[in-house]
Amino acid sequence: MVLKKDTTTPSTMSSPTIISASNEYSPLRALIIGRAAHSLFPSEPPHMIRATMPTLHHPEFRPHHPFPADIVAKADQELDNFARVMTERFGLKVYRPKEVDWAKANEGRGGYTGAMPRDGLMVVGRTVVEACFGWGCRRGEIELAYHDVLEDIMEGAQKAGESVRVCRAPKIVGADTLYDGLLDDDKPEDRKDGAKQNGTFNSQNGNQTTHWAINNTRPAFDCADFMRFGTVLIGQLSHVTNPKGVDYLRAVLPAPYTVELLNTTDDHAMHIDATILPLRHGTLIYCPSRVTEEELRRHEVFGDWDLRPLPWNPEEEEEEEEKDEGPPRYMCSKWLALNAMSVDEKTIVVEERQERFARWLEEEFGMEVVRLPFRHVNSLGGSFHCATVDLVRKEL
Ligand code: ABU
Repeated sequence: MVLKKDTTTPSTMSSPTIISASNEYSPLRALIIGRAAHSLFPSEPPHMIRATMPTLHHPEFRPHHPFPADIVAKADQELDNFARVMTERFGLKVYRPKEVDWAKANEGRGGYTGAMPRDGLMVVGRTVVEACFGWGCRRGEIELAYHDVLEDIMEGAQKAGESVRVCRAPKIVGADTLYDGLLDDDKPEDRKDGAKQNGTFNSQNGNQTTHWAINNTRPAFDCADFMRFGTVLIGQLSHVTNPKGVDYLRAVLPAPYTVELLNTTDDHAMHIDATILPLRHGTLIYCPSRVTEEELRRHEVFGDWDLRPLPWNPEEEEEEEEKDEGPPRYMCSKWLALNAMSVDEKTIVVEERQERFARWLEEEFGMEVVRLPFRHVNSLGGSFHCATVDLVRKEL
């Protein structure tokens, strides 16, 4: 198939070295890799945990509850190993966040983790955008763990004579209203379908209505609800991303970047990076229980792409990890294999126990698959895509 060239990537860029990324798959040069130390189960209200987290693990989500120490220690070993492979084998520049005691974050309320930077930071062209986190326990995460990385980036850009913009999230002044009308002890009349009170918003997809766990009273979004495809970002509304968050993102992105929303059928939507996985320009894998090919094709950017559903349903499979009693996936769905990270259009990093997925990528798409251990990082909420932020991807 002849594919339209990626004409959407701005051509004004001249080999930048500090910050430059307009897609998820062109050759990676620099990235952030997270850090697991002191990770706590995120403490958010029960309605949010019910909406987003696997039922079996709900009791774990309580204030000041650390993830098991052995899981966190092994997750840090996996992250360190991943960083070493990226540096030594692929020659990439790797930035790491500061170690933070998350129990003391948010004036003692507690934070979550430094292992999932993709949720909080996104590079679009030469702009770094910080998420307006919906989860209160994540507020301050970027400042605490990534301040030094952002300073290094700015310093590096200055030295290299590159113009880089870092767009930090606005501070919330006064009480946060994002859960108003949605908490379990709010009055039921405030939670009616389509209620205008308190800015509650629902999404309609065919016959299905999703009742989101946040309202639309202020901008909220996680960066991991968006992916870059040249000058078009494809994103989704979710339990952590609301319409005002999308408007905010549209407003802070430099021209000519735009945001289009994918209508997913995922009642538990939180982060788009186990729903779609672009392997290279022109080829994308998707989760067929969360999005349809028709919906993807509605977006011009995918018009002539080879769009492939994952041909088996991981929800119906006995998991490798269950067979050998791997660490619990407290926060992730069974589609997590799709949360892989591309080094370039032919090379992708996949969790080493996802052998069926790895072989499919090799045999069906001719990918070179780098298999690395990451199951303890998976326990904390994501895989290689979640645990990274790509800072520089070379122009195609
Ligand atoms: N934080 C990304 C996880 C996505 C998923 O489990 O489906």
